[in-house]
Amino acid sequence: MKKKTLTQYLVEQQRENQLVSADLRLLLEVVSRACKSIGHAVSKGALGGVLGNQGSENVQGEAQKKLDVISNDILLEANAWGGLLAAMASEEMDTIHKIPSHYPKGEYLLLFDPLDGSSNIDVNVSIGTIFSILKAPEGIKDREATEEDFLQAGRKQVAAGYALYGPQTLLVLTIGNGVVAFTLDRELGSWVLTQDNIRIPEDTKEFSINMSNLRHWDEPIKRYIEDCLAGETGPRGKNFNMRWVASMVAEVHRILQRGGIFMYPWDKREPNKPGKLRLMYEANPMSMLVEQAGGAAVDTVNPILDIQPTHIHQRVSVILGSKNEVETVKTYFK
Ligand code: AHM
Ligand code: MG
Repeated sequence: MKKKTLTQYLVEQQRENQLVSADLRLLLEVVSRACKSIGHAVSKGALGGVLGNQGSENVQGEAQKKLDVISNDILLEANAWGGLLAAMASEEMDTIHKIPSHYPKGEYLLLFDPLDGSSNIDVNVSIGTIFSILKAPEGIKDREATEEDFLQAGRKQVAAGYALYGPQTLLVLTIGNGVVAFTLDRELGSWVLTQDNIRIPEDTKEFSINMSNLRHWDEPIKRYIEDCLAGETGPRGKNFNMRWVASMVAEVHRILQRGGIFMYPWDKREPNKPGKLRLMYEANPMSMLVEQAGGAAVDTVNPILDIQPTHIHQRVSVILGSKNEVETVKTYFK
């Protein structure tokens, strides 16, 4: 069977389904090319002198790794000049990155977490890049882009995806027409379609949460996990397995492959923040992928994709994965 590349897939979607404009297609190609470069930098590790801390903090006060900064720069540089974007926003930057005035502007907005799973960078565990694409408001080409232009609910995303730098380098993508996965063929240097129409099983016996935070959780999450741990003879009537990689990309990828539920709920360590994960760089793109694969994603009871953001760096509680299991968790909050 002839292999289908990312380019072929996108051209087909443009021709047959009119789901991607020529600009969006090109934008997705540029983003995925940048992910190849990031994957290359990641794989050099100690040999490339890329491991360790940068010695700086991002806007959320987290220590930046060298590879966080390298990945952010790769995405900015790759996407600045093509005339496809009005602006970019990233987990690693204080405010939005406007397209320099000597380049033409486009009608899309790109948001990313350049390297998710930072705590895993130096220990050679899977990490990834998460991205989200929005359409800028009308008339953007005649004025400067602002943070407000980005404040659109996740439902408005026109595409979302991630690159996973693991044993294989993968690109998982949705343009609102299901979820597909490509594997990087290192000999050809191209993304090859390896999974079409990914579907998340509706039921699961596997949960994913950082158990060390148990004492800080809210009652409903404590009760849900207790019931899972009670096993076959408990209220859930089945034995659960647990996985926690501490890279959301790896976690969501596992759920897309075999089902499961992932939770990073609000907890008492930071009572004034609604959660740890970022709505616009992490939760929204992952929620679009999960919903497109038949799963569900909520902030406890409401769909994440319906949240109207008020700030680009807004945080949120995240519960996502197998549809029926997410419904079960919701009942604990009611
Ligand atoms: P990051 O963007 O700084 O890497 O943080 C996000 C990551 C997620 O990938 C992962 O689910 C979570 O943080 C792990 O957090 P913890 O170390 O608290 O278990
Ligand atoms: Mg992250």
